[in-house]
Amino acid sequence: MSILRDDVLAELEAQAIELPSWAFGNSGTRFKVFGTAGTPRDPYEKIADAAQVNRYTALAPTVALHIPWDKVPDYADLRRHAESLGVKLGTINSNTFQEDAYKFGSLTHEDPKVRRQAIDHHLECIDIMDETGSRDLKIWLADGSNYPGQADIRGRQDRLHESLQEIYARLGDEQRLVLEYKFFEPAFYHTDVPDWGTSYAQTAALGEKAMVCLDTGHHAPGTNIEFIVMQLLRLGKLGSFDFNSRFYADDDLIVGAADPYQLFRIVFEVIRGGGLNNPDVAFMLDQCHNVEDKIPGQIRSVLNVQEMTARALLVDHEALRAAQLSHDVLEANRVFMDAFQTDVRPALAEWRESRGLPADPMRAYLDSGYFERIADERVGGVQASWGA
Ligand code: LRH
Ligand code: MN
Ligand code: MN
Repeated sequence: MSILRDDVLAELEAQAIELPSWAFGNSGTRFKVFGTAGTPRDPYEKIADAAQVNRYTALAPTVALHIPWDKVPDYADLRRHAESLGVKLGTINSNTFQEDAYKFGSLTHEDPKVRRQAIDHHLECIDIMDETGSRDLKIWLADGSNYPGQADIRGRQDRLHESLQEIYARLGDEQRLVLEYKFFEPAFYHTDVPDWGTSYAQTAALGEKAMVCLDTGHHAPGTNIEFIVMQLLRLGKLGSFDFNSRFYADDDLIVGAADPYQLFRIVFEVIRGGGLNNPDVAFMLDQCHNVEDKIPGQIRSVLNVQEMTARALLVDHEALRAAQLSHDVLEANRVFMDAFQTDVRPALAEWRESRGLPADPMRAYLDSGYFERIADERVGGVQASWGA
C-alpha cells in the first residue's frame, strides 16, 4: 500500500503550476548574462519548451506571458500554437519597468502623461488577455524612490489608486487583476507597493476582482511568509503565488531549493486555508535559470512543489489538533515534522507510472533528445533573454 492515500492522490492529480515564459530565456545578473545552446528566439519557442515540462510531469498546463517581452503580431495564433502543444496561455504580466518614461514611476507618476502611458499599457494587456483567453492581469510596479524626501509617498498612493481604478474598470466579468508587492529593488528607499498590507488595501479598494499576488522572494529575511498566506486566505484576497526561492534578496532560484521546509509550511497553510486546487488561487513560478539548464530547472521546480504538497497533505490533522488543544507543544511539532520528513519520492514515482507518466520525469526529458534537437535547430536569430 502506498503511503499516499487516495484523497492525497486526488489532490495531487488536480495540481497545476503555471510556468513563466521568461524562465526559458537567458537571464543573469547585472554582471553577466550567459547564453546557452537551444535558447528560444521568440515566444513560440518559449512555449514549446514550456510544453516539454508539462509533457513529462503533467503538472504545468499553462504558461504566463510578459508584455512586451512576449509581444507577437497575432495572439490568437500564439494561443493556437500553445494549445496544439497541449498547454494554454495563462497570466499576462504587465511591464512598466524598462522604459525611460518610467524613471520616476509609472502608475504613481506625478506627470499625468506618464500615468496615461502606463494605464494604456495595462489596457493593452487586457486586450491581449481577451485574445489569449487569460484570466489574470498581474501588475508589479518598480515605482519607488531612493532618498527620503525625494517623493511625496502619500500622493503616490492616491495616484496609484486612481490609475488602478481605471484599469480595473476595463476588466471583463471573468477577468481579475493581481497586484504583486515587493519590499525593495529597484527602488532602495521606498517602494509604492512594498508589502501585502499595501497590496491588500489597494486591491480591497478596487473590488472583488482585485487580489494580492505573493512572490515568495519579495520579503525581508526572516519574514513568516506562511502567516501572510494564512491571513490573505482568511480574507479571501490571495489571488496568486509567484514561487521561487532566495538566500539573500530576490534571487529567483528554484522553488524549494533554498528552504524546502519553508515551502512545506507555506503549502500547509494553503491546504489549511482551502487554497489548494482552488481556482481562485493561481500557483505560478517566477524564476530565472542563470547557470543551470532551463527546461530541467523548470522540471525540478514543479516536482519540488509537487513533493512538498504531497508531504503537507500527509499531516495528521486530527493528531495535530488534539496536541494543540492539550497544549502538547512537542507532540504538535512532532506531528508536523513527521509529515515534513516523510520521503514521498518512491510513492510519487510509482503513482506517476500508474498514470502513464515517466517515474522520473527529469530522466525521461534528458533521454528524449529534445535538448540536442533545439541546440541544433535554433541557430541564428537572437536568443530571448530576460528583458527581451
Ligand atoms: C519583480 C518580479 C515581477 C516581474 C518579474 C519578472 O521582481 O518578481 O513578478 O514581473 O519579477
Ligand atoms: Mn514576481
Ligand atoms: Mn521578483
